[in-house]
Amino acid sequence: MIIHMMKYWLCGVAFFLCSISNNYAQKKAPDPYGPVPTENQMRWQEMKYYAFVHFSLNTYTDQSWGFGNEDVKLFNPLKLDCRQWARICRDAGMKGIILTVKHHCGFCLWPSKYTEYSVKNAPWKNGHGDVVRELADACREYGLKLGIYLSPWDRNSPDYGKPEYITYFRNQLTELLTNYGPIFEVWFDGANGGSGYYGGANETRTIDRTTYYDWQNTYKLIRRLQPDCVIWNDGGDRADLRWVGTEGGLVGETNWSLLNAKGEVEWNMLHHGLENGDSWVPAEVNTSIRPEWFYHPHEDGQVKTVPQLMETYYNSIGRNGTLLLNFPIMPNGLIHPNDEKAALGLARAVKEAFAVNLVANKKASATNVRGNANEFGPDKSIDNSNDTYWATDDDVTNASLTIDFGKPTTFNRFLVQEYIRLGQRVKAFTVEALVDGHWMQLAKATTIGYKRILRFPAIKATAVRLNITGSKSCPVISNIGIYNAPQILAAPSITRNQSGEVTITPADMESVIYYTLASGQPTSKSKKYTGPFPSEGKLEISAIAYEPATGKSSPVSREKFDISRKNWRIVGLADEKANLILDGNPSTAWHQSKNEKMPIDLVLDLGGEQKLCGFKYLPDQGNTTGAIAKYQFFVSTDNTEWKLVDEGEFPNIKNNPLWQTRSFTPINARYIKLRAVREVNGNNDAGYAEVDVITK
Ligand code: FUL
Repeated sequence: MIIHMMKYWLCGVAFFLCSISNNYAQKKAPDPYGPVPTENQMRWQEMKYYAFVHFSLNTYTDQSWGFGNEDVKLFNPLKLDCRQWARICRDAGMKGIILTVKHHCGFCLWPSKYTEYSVKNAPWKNGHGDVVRELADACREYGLKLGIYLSPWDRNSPDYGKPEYITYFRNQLTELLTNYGPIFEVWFDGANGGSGYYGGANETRTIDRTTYYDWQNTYKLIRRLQPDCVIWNDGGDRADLRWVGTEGGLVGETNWSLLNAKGEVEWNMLHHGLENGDSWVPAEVNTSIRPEWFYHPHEDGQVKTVPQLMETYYNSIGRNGTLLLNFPIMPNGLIHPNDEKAALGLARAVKEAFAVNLVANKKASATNVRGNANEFGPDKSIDNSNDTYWATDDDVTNASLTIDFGKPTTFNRFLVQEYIRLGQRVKAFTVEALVDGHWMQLAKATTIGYKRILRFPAIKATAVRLNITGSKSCPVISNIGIYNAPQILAAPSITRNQSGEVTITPADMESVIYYTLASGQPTSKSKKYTGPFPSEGKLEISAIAYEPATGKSSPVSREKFDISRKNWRIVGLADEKANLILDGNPSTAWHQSKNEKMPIDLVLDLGGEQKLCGFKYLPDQGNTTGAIAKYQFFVSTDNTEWKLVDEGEFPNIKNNPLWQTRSFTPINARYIKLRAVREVNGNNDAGYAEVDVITK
């Protein structure tokens, strides 16, 4: 009897031990693979979307970069209301605000005790104002985090370029990191060194970006004063976050959150990360809601439209990045209503697009599940929690997960997330749909990372399959979402070629274009566009894309063309390709470099005398070299005697290669000469996508 009982007892113990070890196998999570995010980076990544605010003396001078000698007395934002900024940001779904507390001109938005060039000498609040304090308070009230942009380049400081400046810079950083509560991110811009006021020296000061700032010690200071803060640095030693190589609002489709800690970082690495990088340095996509960073009244009609912002959303947050969207503040201290409308419109569009997750309560199955367990089953990818995940056995790097809708379901978006605390793993994947019993491929992509969103034309299917076709180690998928986003029509593009032919191109095939030859609001009752049409002389066109099936229409596109360029000729050049700069197409470009040393001249014959009052220059949109940083503009009636009518710099043209428009006192001329005095990188190369004039 006793023996019998012991047998049962032993069996029980054995069963117990067995289930513990089984449970252990089930519970054993994959080991991290490669670099992983720090807690700070993780917290930052989860913020996803936050604001930039550009505000400084530039706001009052209509400049992009101040020289450093602008009068502090200009700073007087009579209606400044940081609570308005914070309210808009919160309502727009943003989680924080990064303020340009000091831009390149050196003017400080807080009363720094280390310089006189600050709000303390401005008329605003009789010198008792502190924008950083007001914003810190507003952020706290609206549940937002605060970040600071402190420009390393300071065109006002007499010490810039000397070792003393580094002490000054760190003193300012210390003020900012100790007096205003928690700071979530510090932003160190890469524009460094060049001409400036420098306390009256009025000279050019170059610095060695690799050594001058001694970043490592500055980083130590930041970590000591604000241990939870992330550091963004474009110009110096690798920090916590990276720039994506463009201010256009997109990161590469392939986007690894990795880079190497040491060595040169080429453009490609910024844009795509580095598959085998040794450090976790994720991408932050910074872009402005208007073409420029600071407020310029002439851009009030150029605020990005909701479809454009939505595109930015998909190309940043939807590609494993965060989105840092800029609001330029007006001279009165407020965000312009057009910018507010656009940001809130984006928030609404995002909400609508991702309103219903079609995977809710559906069944998921997988070709492989780690340890046969419940812990890492495919259902963990659709359980609405980012902390659980589907994982396969360690040696399985190709696997599929199927979600069965149970009935035909229409969708056009696929969202997928990796559990990045264990590293970024997936290198390639496809998405398939089961339509009438056959699997068809909807999309093929590379990296996933924290979040990837794929778009495709709406499809009706009974099941969806995610195929991981390449992964560094076993895939670890924390979330999948499937949505049917309402279509948003993008505004069409309008171009005019050299012979005057106008082409209007819709962004999608289903829509019809209507236009007016004026600045009004086209509707579906306006003239229907049926193909390219000829035009002469000055012309203004407004167009919309309209979808007959839904009655929806796009935002309006507007283009203004000046005199016809039909009889224009490029003087003294045999290269046929040079005509690309007059073809009206912003994506074609031509460069002149030869062995010529700067300056490089471009001479155009307008075919007849015109009353000129300005010119426009668009740098090559597809090339990081060739943009003209410093220019002179001459006019002539006979191609012999030239008169200099304008000169200056195109600031920030390298990072933000927009149309550059300059005006001058009206003058009659037949010939124009655009002289490239300096190229952005100091090369002997001048690149042009388009050159145009403005006439009286
Ligand atoms: C650039 C700066 O030079 C611009 O003025 C702006 O602040 C942008 C965010 O970064 O590199």
